[in-house]
Amino acid sequence: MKSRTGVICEPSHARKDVSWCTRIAEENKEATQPASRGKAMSANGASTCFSRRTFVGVAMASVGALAMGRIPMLMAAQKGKGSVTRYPLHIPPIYSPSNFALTAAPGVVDLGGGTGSSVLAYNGLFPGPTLHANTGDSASINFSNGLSEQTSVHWHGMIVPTSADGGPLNAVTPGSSYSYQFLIKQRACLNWYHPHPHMLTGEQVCLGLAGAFIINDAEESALGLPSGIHEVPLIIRDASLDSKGNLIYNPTTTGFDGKSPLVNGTRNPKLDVETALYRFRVLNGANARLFRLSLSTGTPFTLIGNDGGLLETSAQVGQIEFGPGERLDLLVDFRGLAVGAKVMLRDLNAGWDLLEFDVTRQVTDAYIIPTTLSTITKLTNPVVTRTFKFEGMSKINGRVYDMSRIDFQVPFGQTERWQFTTGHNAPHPVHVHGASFQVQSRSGGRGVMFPWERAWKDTVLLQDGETVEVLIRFDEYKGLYLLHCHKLEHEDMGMMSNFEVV
Ligand SMILES: [Cu+2]
Repeated sequence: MKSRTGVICEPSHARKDVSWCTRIAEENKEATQPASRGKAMSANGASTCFSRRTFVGVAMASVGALAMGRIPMLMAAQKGKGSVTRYPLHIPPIYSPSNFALTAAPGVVDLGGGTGSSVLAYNGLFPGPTLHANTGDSASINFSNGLSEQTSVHWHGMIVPTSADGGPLNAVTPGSSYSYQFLIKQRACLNWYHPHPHMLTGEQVCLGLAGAFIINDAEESALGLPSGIHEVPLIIRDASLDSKGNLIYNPTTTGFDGKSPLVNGTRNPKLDVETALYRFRVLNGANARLFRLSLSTGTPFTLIGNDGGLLETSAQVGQIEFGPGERLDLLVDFRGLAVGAKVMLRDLNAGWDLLEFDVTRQVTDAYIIPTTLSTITKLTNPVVTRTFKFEGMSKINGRVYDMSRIDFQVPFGQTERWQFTTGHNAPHPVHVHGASFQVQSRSGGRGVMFPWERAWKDTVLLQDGETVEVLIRFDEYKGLYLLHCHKLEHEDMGMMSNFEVV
């Protein structure tokens, strides 16, 4: 295996990073408790702000993607006036999380076209390997930190003990290992894993560290939904590249704003499809960007699930806007299209073509989408109401995150009403660790609940002027968990809160 030097940051980028850290510091001066913040920073990362750019990475650099034989062929035949060269969509390999070794390290991957791009990769892959398990399985993931800075692995959407939650308090130092052990108790859904170290999450996710974690269960299997080549994970994000084609992280105070989209780490991707019904497991894996998905044909998606798994019934939805950390389970019907037809998955917000579907093979697919997908037991009768105001770009209820502070306690097994509210600086995709919730209402702003906000969620989008009410109950584990904004630059600036289930 050939090794290459992983050049993550150019000098100009490093300068931008210093200004980014300066802005974080300035924003945090507004904190109502500057003393505690200063303590947290000195204990946990002020210096990392300026040293975290010093990725060594040479020995750890991997050509995993290239070595795994997924060098796309240049599609020269597609070149022409008004067309772009499209590369086959990369689909990460699938592994069981039982006794699985996972390493985060600098790597070199192929984003399309066969050119190596420096990234941060899980097991040399971007996105990382897809983990797949069934409800009731045990996960035992032996993680090694091959970065030159601390990191952790958070299993976004997974209900796991605090010891396995991978939050900032459980960071893994460079060169160290940690074993994440948990039982998979929850229903079928698409979750994902990504770093969650204090003040470094935005950088590490943006540079490539993320992967899908799919749970299956008997209820879902009984539906006979599209599977195999007809079930495709889509991790959609934006990215910026330097002059050599390497991923760079150059956020502004409003968040990282990448110049072009990547789907499964592929630029200008295309996917050959059959005349069949397909199931797309979609994650907004961007740091800060909202996508508004639609199909070029005007055909609606059949929405069947979201963060927490299947909805009770499907819905036909022409456009879906979702924020960082949110997931969608979508059926797209290519039956009735002729071989040779092309359909584009688009982002209407940026006007981007995200993924081209090329119908290449005629098959017979008589599957009928079930009318009833699942039964959702509704949370009712909350005994407590808590309000969380997401303010500026770094505060919840007037406070910047302090690793050493526990902001509130939640009784185990108690149903509560949580109100998330904001005036400005949205979007704030609000994410809770340790339990899923059920969205009840949205007032102000867009003023409605959307079809993809039914059933179970762990991340819900707040726009300016909005208040979203959810019901939540922590009934799996006691311990420390997090509530935070999943716009990763807001998270890194401190829009995060520790709470304890007691
Ligand atoms: Cu936010």
